[in-house]
Amino acid sequence: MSEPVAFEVEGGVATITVQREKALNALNAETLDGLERAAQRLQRDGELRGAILIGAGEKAFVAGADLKALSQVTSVGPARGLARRGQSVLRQLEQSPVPLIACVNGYALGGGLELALACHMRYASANARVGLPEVGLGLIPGYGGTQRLTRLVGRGRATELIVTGNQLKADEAAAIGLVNRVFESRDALLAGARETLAVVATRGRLAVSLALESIDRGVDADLDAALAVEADLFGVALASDDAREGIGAFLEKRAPNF
Ligand code: DAK
Repeated sequence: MSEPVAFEVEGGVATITVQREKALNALNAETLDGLERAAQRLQRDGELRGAILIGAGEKAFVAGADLKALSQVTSVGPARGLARRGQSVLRQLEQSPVPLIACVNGYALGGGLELALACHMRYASANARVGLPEVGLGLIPGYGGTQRLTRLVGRGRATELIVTGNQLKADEAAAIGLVNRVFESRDALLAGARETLAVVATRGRLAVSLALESIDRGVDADLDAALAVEADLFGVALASDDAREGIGAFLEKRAPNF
């Protein structure tokens, strides 16, 4: 049996593929385990400069939590345990030290959209459909959707999507900032993400990871606390070898070599 989540590295960029195509890449326990292993590799591998998360096939990024598995869980305790497990895996991905782009190729529904929301950026193919259909199933989003979507697109827009369960097309999602960019095809989507990460790879690795950390730690703090986080991390950046090289290169009118 093939791995539910593939992890391939090329040119310093990891491509993480959820590959349960027969169930439209729906998240079951094995795919969550695979995603956790992928998150741990992103943490560990000091050679990586970026990562892409995509679903196998043309039809879906991830069509949500696996509803067959979910139907077996009927009491509050185990349901909460499942939610905490999913939340923990998504949080580990969100704390990746290299930029992680969700390439939303087709359906990203429920837990699938929540997975994309945990990534640092979202790019979409023109056939993408995103939504949180949980209330239509008698559920609410359980992998952070009520929180991350609200922070990303604002309370009014998030509330409308969550209480209707309506799906958005790619261009509609882009119009509200839910996805950054839209591409014609799956191939163009992957090429677009790789192009962005190739730019990132020319920048200071430590600086990029400190910037990600500053955004992550600051986004939910009050402004004064968030600015203190930024100042701390700025201090680490300025004292680093990368800053010596970056500023030195500017002063010597040459390209930096990080
Ligand atoms: N789970 C399991 N199997 C799924 C699936 C899913 N989410 N989505 C699709 N599949 C399977 C279908 O059952 C079908 O399998 P077979 O019948 O061929 O065996 C196969 O994938 C192809 O799907 P369709 O035949 O339905 O394909 P269509 O093109 O007709 O439709 C669709 C595509 C994406 C519109 C449709 O498949 C669909 O509506 N899928 C379900 C979408 C959805 O409602 N997703 C779940 C959202 S709720 C929690 C934490 C998080 C969550 C819940 C709890 N804790 C508190 C524990 C998250 C919840 C959700 O994600």
